[in-house]
Amino acid sequence: MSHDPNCIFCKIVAGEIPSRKVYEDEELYAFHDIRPQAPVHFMIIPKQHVASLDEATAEHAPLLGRILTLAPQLAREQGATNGFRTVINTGPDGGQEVYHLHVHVMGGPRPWKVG
Ligand code: DGP
Repeated sequence: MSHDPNCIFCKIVAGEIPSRKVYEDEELYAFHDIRPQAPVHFMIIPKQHVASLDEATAEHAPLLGRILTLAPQLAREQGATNGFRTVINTGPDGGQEVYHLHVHVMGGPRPWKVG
C-alpha cells in the first residue's frame, strides 16, 4: 500500500498524529475534521496515499465507490439524519489544502458557517 511519510493524512492513518476516529477498515479511514464547518463534519479517506481525485485512475474506482457508499451510513451514525453534503476539493483552484484524497461529509441542523 502506498504511503507518503510527509503526508499528514498518512500520518493520521498510521497513528503518528492523533485524530478523532469515526470508522476504520482495511482500506478506509474516517475521522472528524479539525476545523468543522457543520455540526457533523468528518472526512473519509483511502488508507493508501492517493494525492487527489486528479491522481485517481480506473484502478481506484472500487475504492471511490466504497467511500461514497460508506458516507450515508457514517453520516447517519454521526447524527446527520436529515441529509448531508459531500465535497471533494481537488487541486489549487479546487481549494485542496491536504494532498491526500478525502471526501468531506457535512451535516446536522442548519444554519452552518458556510453553504
Ligand atoms: P481540503 O484539503 O481543503 O479539502 O481540507 C482539508 C481539511 O483537513 C480541512 O478542513 C482541515 C482538515 N485538517 C487539516 N489538518 C488536519 C489534522 O491534522 N487533523 C484533522 N482532523 N483534520 C485536519
